[in-house]
Amino acid sequence: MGTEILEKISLLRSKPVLVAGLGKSGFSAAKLLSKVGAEVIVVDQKDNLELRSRAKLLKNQGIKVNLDYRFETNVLDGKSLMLVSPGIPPDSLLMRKAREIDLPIYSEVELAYWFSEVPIIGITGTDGKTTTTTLVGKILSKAGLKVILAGNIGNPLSQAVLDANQSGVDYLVTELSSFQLKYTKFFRPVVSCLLNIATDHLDWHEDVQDYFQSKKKIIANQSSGDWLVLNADDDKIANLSSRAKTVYFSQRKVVHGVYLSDGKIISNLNLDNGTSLPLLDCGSLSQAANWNLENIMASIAVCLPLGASRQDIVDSITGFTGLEHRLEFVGKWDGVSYVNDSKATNPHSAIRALMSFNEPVVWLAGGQSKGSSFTDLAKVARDKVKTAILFGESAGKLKETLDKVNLTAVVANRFDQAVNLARKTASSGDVVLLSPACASFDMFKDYAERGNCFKELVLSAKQR
Ligand code: UMA
Repeated sequence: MGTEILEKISLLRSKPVLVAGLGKSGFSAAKLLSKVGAEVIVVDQKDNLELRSRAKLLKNQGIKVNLDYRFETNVLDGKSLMLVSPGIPPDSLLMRKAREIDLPIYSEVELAYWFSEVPIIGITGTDGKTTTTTLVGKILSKAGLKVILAGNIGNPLSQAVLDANQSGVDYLVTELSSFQLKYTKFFRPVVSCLLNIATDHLDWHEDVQDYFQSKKKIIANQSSGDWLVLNADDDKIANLSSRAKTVYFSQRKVVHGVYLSDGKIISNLNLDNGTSLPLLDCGSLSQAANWNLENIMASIAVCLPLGASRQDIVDSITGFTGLEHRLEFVGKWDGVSYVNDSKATNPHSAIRALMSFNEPVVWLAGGQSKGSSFTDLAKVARDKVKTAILFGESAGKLKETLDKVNLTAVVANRFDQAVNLARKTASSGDVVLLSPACASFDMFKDYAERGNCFKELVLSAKQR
């Protein structure tokens, strides 16, 4: 461990630490901090049953918790640092005040890194993070390694560190969001993987540059013994460099790493003494796997340097049928296929979804905008979409953009009306695709609730 990290650790033991937010991250960070001997104060602006039950557990460990917290300037006084939950935006009052008094601000993943005795594999990108993280976990487990999936996937890294440090875990396979990476300083994964970068989360980040820079922080501290896995097909990241050994994946060209040729996934990494070796025939893979080739190739490029064999890869990928809410095939009735891609919460992700289909698409889109432009999306939709059915806060803005490319677009008042309209509009041979390009928070708790609602509506209509 570097001396700078040791200094930080001694600082957080000398004065109380403020944890902002008592979601999953704040809760786990507070437990980790308490375990390593820090005095902890947690604040959260909300007050509900879930928060109260977390607060009770923390209070039993001697941690102070303030729910329904209204900003009082003195809460920042005398603190060693502030750990900020990913959902708290940088322009919030608490954050602005902390910056004003130069209080160091770190994310929960930075803290977890300081105390992790287990090497961390970090995976980030605008789209495909969860799928790639899951696949890396599958392949490494098949290879006999013990892993914990952590981070943005839903299991805070601090919790994973608490669980892993004493139980012989080989790697923490960690999905990282830009919110988490922005407030890192020393964080250094032994393998970093950057899948792609497109505009997203402009409702949280200052601007596009801030979003991109935050993502790129994943490679900032890598050294010569580490690995960097990059998407050679994405111009924004293909030329990045760090001191790490770099390998690539590509669907378009031969690279040092993993690539696609004649419908086969090929590697020229450390298998068979560096000669090219076909690993998988795409024809033998599920439709879901073929929709996820980028994520599959990235996960292979992460796992090969860590010792996974061809057989480990074949066994893990062959049975892959995709993840829920990500191009999830719901069913086919009267010749119409229904696909739930509710996790597509930005235009980039919806573009990928639309590009996956050769059939005419009846497209369900809309929700809460995160500030990205819909212009590129409209261009792709023009070629792929038969009719767009729009809903939610962004319906008007989407319609305006789609009108400009002469795409038929109808606005529905409610989500159930939108789904019913899509069903009625589709004819045999079409795909009804929910790929909203927007966040769900205007109408749903989260993207999962939106996806489940879509599936329920579709399935209940089928039974009538
Ligand atoms: N809060 C405040 N003030 C604010 C904002 C929030 O007090 O101004 C409080 C809320 O009342 C709440 C807590 O902070 O109690 C919420 O914290 P949080 O939103 O950071 O949520 P966590 O439960 O800690 O979950 C976070 C990630 N959430 C976000 O990034 C918004 C989870 O990713 C992640 O799984 C979890 O940490 C574990 O690492 C979710 C997500 O939506 C799935 N991620 C985004 C995405 O994938 O697009 C990045």
